Amino acid sequence: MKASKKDIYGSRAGGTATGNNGDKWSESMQAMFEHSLESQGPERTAQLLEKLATQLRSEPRPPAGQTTPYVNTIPAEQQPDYPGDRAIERRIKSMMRWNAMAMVVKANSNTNVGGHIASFASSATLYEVAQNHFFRGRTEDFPGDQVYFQGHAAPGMYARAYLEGRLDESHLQNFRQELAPGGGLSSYPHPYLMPDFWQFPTVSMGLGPIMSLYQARFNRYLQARGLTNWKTEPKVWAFLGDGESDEPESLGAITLAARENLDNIIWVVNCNLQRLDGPVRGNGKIIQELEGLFRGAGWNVIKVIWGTEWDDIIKRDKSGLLLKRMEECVDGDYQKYIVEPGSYTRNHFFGKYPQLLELVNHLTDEQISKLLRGGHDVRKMYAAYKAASEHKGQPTVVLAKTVKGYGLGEAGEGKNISHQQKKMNEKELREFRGRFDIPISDDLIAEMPFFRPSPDSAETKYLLERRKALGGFVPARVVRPVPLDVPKLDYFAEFFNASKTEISTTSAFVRLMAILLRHKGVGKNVVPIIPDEARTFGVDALFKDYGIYSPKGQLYEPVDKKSLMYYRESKDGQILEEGISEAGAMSSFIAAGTSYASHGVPMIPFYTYYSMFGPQRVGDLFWLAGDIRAKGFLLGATSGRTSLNGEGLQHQDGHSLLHASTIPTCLPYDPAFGFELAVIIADGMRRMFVENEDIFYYLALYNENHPMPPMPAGVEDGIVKGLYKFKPGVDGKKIKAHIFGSGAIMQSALKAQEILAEKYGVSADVWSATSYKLLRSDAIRCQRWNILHPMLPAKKSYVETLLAKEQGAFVAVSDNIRTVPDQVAPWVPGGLFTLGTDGFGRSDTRGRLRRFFGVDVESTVIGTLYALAEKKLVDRKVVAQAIKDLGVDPELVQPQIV
Ligand SMILES: Cc1ncc(C[n+]2csc(CCOP(=O)(O)OP(=O)(O)O)c2C)c(N)n1
Ligand SMILES: [Mg+2]
Repeated sequence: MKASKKDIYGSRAGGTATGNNGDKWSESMQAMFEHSLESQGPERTAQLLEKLATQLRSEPRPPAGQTTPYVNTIPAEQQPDYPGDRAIERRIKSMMRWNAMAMVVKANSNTNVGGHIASFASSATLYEVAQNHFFRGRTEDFPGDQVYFQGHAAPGMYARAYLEGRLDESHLQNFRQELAPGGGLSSYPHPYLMPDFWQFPTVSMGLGPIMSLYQARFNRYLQARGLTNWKTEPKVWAFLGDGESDEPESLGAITLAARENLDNIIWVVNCNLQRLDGPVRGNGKIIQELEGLFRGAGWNVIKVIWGTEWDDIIKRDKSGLLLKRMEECVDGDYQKYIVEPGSYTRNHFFGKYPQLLELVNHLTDEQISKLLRGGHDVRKMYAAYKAASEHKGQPTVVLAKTVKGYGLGEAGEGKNISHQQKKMNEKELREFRGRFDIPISDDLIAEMPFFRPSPDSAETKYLLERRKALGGFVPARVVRPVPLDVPKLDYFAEFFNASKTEISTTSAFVRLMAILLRHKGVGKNVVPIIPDEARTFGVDALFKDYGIYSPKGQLYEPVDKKSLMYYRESKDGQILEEGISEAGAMSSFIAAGTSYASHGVPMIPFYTYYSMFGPQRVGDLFWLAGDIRAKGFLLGATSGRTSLNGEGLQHQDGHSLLHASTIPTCLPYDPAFGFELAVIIADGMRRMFVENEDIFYYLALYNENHPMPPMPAGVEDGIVKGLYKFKPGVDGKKIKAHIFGSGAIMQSALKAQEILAEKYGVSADVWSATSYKLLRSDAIRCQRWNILHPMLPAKKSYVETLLAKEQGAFVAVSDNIRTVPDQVAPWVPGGLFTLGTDGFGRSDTRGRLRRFFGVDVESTVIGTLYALAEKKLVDRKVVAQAIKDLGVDPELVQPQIV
């Protein structure tokens, strides 16, 4: 029902929002809406309504709705002029499209190495507008904007680098064939594989987004602590897929960015409405869903939905029906409009309401099919990026609507198979060439030659001039070694002596970190990271002196202000207290651990956490830490399936060392004593921050108190390599055995050594096995060399050399599953007999748990005697007698393992 203008103003004068008056209000508002549409047009009306809605939301009881109408956030009349040369930029972009496509199709014409065309095809404009006008490269006094590229769009980034002259044809030819002679290009962004090019790995969905947030936050941390001194702040740009937004890591930390006012971050979500299998939200609208989520989380949201061609149509719609139609169509419909001819869109989209058909009467079907989506329109994207870059106080997300496989036509534009399309026939290639005006002749088309204009062409000049003006190429990973003045081992001399009291390796570590924080050379570079477990490990002792980083400082008086360890938050705090987010804490570890590369400021992160919630919980980020060449120390505290007593099945970790062993550049250690910790950490700092090795460390820490012995002479090398003799067995016994102990279970080995000597005539040497993985890696390296050099004298690994002359049985006992020590079994003379904690943990005391798993003192004695019996070095009766003597129930229930 239509209300006259008079009614509108009449109704404003009185009435409430209930009963008949409520109807009147509704009518009046409807009339006002129609009036506004008529005089102001739909975009302006949408803006006015939005303004009202914002006002309404700030009322004490805001309504639930968090979305705005399905139109561009920036209306046409507020759009800035485009500063670039659109024609030349289009030509350059088209060449990139061609080369990116050719790279993938070529690679797959004679191999099955895969690759993706459709993702970059949809996002080319999103990147090119940023490359020509926004991304700032690294200069002497500016670290460069930090850009997280969508992993599957990598061919597009290589295509640009080719036009820039940074890559040549042979590189493109070897896309995804990195082991080809001369090398090739990695499938996705991998700094490990292309260390001068890629900065941030992104291809495991969700990791780029969460890392980018913590990177932006870490940038602020560095600046707040006076460790950097930029004139302008770098921006963090993260490009992600709309499908990718479903990963919990993608959206799980977005409130952090709003809470800490990270206006140094811009996310661009490529909303091509499709993921790998089909539509992201066929029955809904991903853009609206994301808008609601981001607004609710406190972000500035900029939607780029419609291209310039729509401006006039939107303006001419006075009925409001166009917006209604745009809103009622679901993403499944929008996908169909891409695949079907323009006539379908005319009939189905516009045709639903006859008035709408009039809006497009002047357009041919062909023209209707070319009504662009906002993400393919440089003017709309520029407006969004400009607004995003200038926005203050909030992070910004740009939701850009695009078409998956844009330009691929029949070969895969908007189709459900688009993501997997890697081949194109000659006809499709011709069409693609035609659509983007690539100057390649008919007779060459089937060969898919890469196309690069000459260095003095207008295109090359323009492209290089733009990058020069913006400071240099992006992506680029530049590392200028800045050696740190790390302390020598002597600095930790207090750990060489016996401890006065019984302490755990966790306490020893916290003490060590406190000493390191005081070091004049590197104290300021230490970044203690903790996910709401400081009190569990004793890290709260550092709160008062070093403070918890908080950009707001401390706006309240903490309840424990009078205590020594009060919860002190401060603007320049050194500790990163991440709350209960292992993924967030790991992202901080990665940001700090790569600061040497991203800022030229080496930092030494120490991330301490419940070992069970490390690689098992967020293993993909641990893997990524290797790829991104992060450095630092990961401390899996509360390690050991029986050492962490009471907590039970979910907490008791006996396998994180195995997880850590799977990461090629991670050095996992299982130290038993404080001095071992000191040796490993001192050596690690030297290797990472003086020798500049791109490695990181994982140390299992235990919470069981026991005596810390003095450091025997000359053991440093063995500690670092993974095995050394800690305490030789007593002389004068006929039977010889060797027990490898590690972590807290070293205590079982030491006590077993005494019993074996006293009661069973066995001289057992106790060895400290600090790292089975490192022993194994060294042995594998030798083995590989030996296999390939059969006629040369064989190389011997460290462990083989160390044990060559030792006699008797070898036994390993640890608080981990047997697979951890078994890693080295093939290189132990006569094999290795292993005791361990395979199976689920239980809530109980250490004593009962260790008996249950068979890693207590008595089980270690029995196990050693059994290993000797297997070698016929003792009679089996001795084993039976020991079981009786030591009171072990042979029918004791076993941990279940299938
Ligand atoms: C953690 C993870 N799971 C699954 C995949 C496999 N995968 C690669 S791309 C993709 C779809 C991506 O869709 P979207 O995020 O919408 O990106 P688009 O290519 O559409 O831009 C999937 C499922 C992956 N790379 N990472
Ligand atoms: Mg997508």
